[in-house]
Amino acid sequence: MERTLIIVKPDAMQRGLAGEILSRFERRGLKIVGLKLIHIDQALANRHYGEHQGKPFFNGLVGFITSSPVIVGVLEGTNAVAAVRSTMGPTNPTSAGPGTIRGDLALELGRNMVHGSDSPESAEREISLFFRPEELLDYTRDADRWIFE
Ligand code: DAT
Ligand code: MG
Repeated sequence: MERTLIIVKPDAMQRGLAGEILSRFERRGLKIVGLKLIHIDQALANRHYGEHQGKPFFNGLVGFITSSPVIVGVLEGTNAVAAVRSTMGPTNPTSAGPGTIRGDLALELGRNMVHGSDSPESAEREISLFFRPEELLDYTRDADRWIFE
């Protein structure tokens, strides 16, 4: 089992496609173990996108991700990092195939709808930026108390 961080970005929120995006991950078989609606501030955006600091698109990227509330979530499943990335499609939506979130719903590189961690190490780092451990469900521990498994 693996966990990964997703962000439903401002373009998806503004277009009313948050449910569509979460639904695609759920239908893939990934479990939502953490979820919140937040407005990312500049400091958090700088940390989250730290690897891109100094790149020409960095300021635009931070401006975009802080431009409206977003949904951040933690998804769990077998190879969750790779499963989320393949469900999203490649970074540039014009290269993303049909059937992927970016291929079906986006066209612009700077408006590509969704974030997903790019490795298990990034996932661990990013999850800890947005969630405290007690905010995440543990299905293995708690499934017998819930009406689903
Ligand atoms: P991804 O979101 O697929 O992990 P990334 O981590 O390389 O892609 O970049 C983060 C975001 O920055 C990406 O979703 C869109 C934006 N971005 C990346 N490369 C860009 C570029 N050359 N010009 C403008 N925006 C870019
Ligand atoms: Mg990335």
